[in-house]
Amino acid sequence: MALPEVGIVMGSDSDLPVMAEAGRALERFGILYEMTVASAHRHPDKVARYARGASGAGLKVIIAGAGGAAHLPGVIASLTTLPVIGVPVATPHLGGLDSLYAIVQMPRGVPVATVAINSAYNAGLLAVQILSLGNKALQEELSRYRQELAARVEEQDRRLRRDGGEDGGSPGSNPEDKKPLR
Ligand code: C2R
Repeated sequence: MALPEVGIVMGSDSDLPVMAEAGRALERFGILYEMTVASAHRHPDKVARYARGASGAGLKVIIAGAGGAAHLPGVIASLTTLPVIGVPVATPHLGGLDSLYAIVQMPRGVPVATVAINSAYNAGLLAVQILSLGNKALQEELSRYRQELAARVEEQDRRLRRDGGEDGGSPGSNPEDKKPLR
């Protein structure tokens, strides 16, 4: 049985609505992943076990999301040499800037590749790009994905030119435009 190549870790199950997007990106490219709740603050032993065992378990990339005093991605990065992608999860009081700063400001020597606040989908894509380094088929699939993105932009532009203007509503008023580019 094939083993998961990407580990998605989150500080709490309250992060799941955000972190599930990382899984969607991986599924889009047929990458197997596993999901884990572990907290550097609430259960440091579990985080240490997970991070130390990740490489041996066959994982190649770890995506770690947390909110607030978001030390989870950095602590995991300190315990493994696998690439760690951090997802700052938005918080009710500080909007996720707290999470962003906590994750992105790593000391020299222990990097965490940080995506934008709540951008777990991009974290999934970045993981796919890392995995594609030794995988031509995945590289080609990524190229196709980029072509789809470009086609969506062209489609939006065509619609804007067709419907935009005085009687056509404002750009972006079409519900199609609210769909995320995937
Ligand atoms: P609860 O909803 O469980 O109270 O968690 C979680 O990632 C979550 O966004 C609130 C927030 O606390 C975060 N948390 C961390 C860590 N553990 C949990 N930032 C950690 O170890 O970094």
